[in-house]
Amino acid sequence: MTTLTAPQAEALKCLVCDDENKINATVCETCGAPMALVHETIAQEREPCIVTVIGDSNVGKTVYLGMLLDMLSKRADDFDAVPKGAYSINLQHTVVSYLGARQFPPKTAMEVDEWHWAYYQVSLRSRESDIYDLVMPDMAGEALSAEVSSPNTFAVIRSLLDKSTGIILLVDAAMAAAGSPQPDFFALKLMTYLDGVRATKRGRRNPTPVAVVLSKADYCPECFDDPNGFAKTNLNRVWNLCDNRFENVSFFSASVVGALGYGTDESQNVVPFPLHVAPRGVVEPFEWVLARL
Ligand SMILES: Nc1nc2c(ncn2[C@@H]2O[C@H](COP(=O)(O)OP(=O)(O)OP(=O)(O)O)[C@@H](O)[C@H]2O)c(=O)[nH]1
Ligand SMILES: [Mg+2]
Ligand SMILES: [Zn+2]
Repeated sequence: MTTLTAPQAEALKCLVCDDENKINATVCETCGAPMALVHETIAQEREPCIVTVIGDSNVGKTVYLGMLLDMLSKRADDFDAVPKGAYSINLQHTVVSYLGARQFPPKTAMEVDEWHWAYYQVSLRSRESDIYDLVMPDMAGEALSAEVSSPNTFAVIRSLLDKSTGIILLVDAAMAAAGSPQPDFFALKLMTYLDGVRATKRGRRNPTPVAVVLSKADYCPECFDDPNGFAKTNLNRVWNLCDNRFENVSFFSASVVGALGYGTDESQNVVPFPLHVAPRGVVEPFEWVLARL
């Protein structure tokens, strides 16, 4: 556990990698995480939990996380969420604005200083005594991919996964349903990497709660009826790894859009446009993780 440094100290410890930074630094020199997270932690006098959303590029991490935060701040499912620091609102703002204009948000840049980080205080209105301070970054899938294939390219990812108290792993259900092995292999790599970062004593399974979310389930609605059956059949490799190495794994299905239209972008590629936003299964994985923090 990091010790909180008093605000008047000369140096501040980064929340993600624990390295010391100058008091006036805006991003950590070592890993690039915003130092605003540390300032917030000091103001709250509580260490936050890090919940990380991981997955391949284009699986829908940005759309999912942006929609989740927006739903929480609109008091979906008995939740109350208070953003800490105006920077925390950027992700949900971007996603909701794009979807409102019937477009998907652009892909997340590889550079760490361009990622959105959200710091939220979340509680259940029926149990106001349990307040969770959560830090949720929106990482770029390509950065995850680079880090997994050659560790230490993105130091921030290893530190983040090492410190995460909960993980939401997104897997592209539409691609898996179409018979592509890519979602299964990428998820397998991520889970193997996570297992290595969070090494446990021999023979012990990893206790970190991992919610595996089958994203874009609107393309294959059968996922909603039986996420476990779908994963066992279409994502058999990662299913088996989870069973062997992780103690706390659950499978969910989610989709953010209800209807899609198709058109072309500037380069004449055919791209989908979200005609109608209808989140389904977005809060459930988060609720499951929260109950296990
Ligand atoms: N049908 C459907 N498509 C979706 C959904 N969510 C995302 N998509 C599609 O997936 C694309 C990628 O979504 P993003 O959220 O940007 O993906 P990402 O995981 O953040 O990708 P990187 O930023 O590159 O890591 C979008 O442009 C949409 O075309 C969904 O719920 N349903
Ligand atoms: Mg993204
Ligand atoms: Zn750092």
